[in-house]
Amino acid sequence: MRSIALITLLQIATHLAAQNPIITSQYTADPTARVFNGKIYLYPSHDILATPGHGRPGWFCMEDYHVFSTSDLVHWSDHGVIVSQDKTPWVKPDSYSMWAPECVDRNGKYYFYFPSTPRDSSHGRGFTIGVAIADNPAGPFIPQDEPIKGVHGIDPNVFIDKDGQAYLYYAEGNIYVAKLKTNMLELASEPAIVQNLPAKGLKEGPFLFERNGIYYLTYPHVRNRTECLEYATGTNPLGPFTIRGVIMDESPTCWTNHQSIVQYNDQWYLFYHHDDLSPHFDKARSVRIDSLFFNADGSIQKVTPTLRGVGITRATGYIEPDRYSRISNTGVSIDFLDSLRPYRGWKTIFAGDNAWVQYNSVDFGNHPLDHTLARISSTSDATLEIHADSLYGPVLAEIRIPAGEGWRIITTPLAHFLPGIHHLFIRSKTTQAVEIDWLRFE
Ligand code: FUB
Repeated sequence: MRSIALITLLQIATHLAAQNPIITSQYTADPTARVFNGKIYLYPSHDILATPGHGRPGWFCMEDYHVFSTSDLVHWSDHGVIVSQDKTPWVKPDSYSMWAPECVDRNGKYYFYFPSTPRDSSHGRGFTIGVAIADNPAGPFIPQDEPIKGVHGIDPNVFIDKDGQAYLYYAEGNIYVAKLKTNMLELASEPAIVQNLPAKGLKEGPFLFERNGIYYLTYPHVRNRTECLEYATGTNPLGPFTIRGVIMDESPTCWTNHQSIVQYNDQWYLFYHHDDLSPHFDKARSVRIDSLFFNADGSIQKVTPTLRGVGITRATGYIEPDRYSRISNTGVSIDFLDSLRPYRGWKTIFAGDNAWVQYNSVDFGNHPLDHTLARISSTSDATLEIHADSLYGPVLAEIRIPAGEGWRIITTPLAHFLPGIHHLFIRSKTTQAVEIDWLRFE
């Protein structure tokens, strides 16, 4: 039943794999992004909903991991399940506790680290961390028979320094660090608590990276009500670290957040998660990406979460105005297309003259395009204008929508063709309610 539902999800979601959240075919959380062989690979947790006898209702529920990859940050391929609770010898097969994972490469092998509940109580109570190894970033991964000895905790993160020394970070109330042996499977030092991090409020999800000789230890921290993303810096992977500030403020609706930071094609990106597909249950999360910038002194500029996310959208692809870059203060709102099937995506509802949304970075290419297609619903006559570059920039198309029932595809000739990349502004020219699902150019 679950696999039939998943196939349906994948089919429905084929044109939605862009903007935030980046994956709409399943829930994804705790993203670790890595660059391998010129592509970004994403290793997230895979939230599912507990059902009677399968997982704890109202709590995190995960039975396996998928891996995804992209080369343009817009189109993501799902490479399928790489590790699951029922095929990992040391994991309690009905624990549904495959929490935040990690993957690193060393000497042509890929080491996938994941926390879970051991089946054998000799490993202690609670979570421990195991490893699965592959020859390729998308697997197949072979899990080790036993977890790493001497580790109790969640949220593994592995950093290999320039001198070849690997470090394992993980969380158990505090954040711990230990050296790893070169086999990447055993500790080379006793785990130690990373000092000088906030004393009050839960800390978890460590992710360490190095830039220009500065080691950045990033971590979710509950400083107030929910987790914000913070960071500390040092000149050694073992610390000491100095708390530097907040990367992303807390969300009012999603209690957890969890980050990784990666540079790809000269741009830094923050991968994190939110509750986009499940706004009323924050244990079913979805991965997002936004651009991240450094100041000249190496400090990180705070990232404002966006729906537009990152990447260039092709004009001939599906442009989803509901994943806007900016939106007018009044006269426009966003809602699910079908609140019972959130994975079908969202729509933009215009209900005021001059209400607008801005959608950045659409690539029109160099070959003239002739018309726009828009999936629209309106029971009254209405008009939407598509402008390029600013709210009052060149009108690309004036979409006149005759009153009608249900969703329709409206075709409109282009008034102008502008080659290259442009920000789009979609502006309502009437007060009647008009809904738009997507728009594209041919
Ligand atoms: O996904 C389960 C837990 O939620 C992770 O291990 C934490 O980092 C938090 O995101």
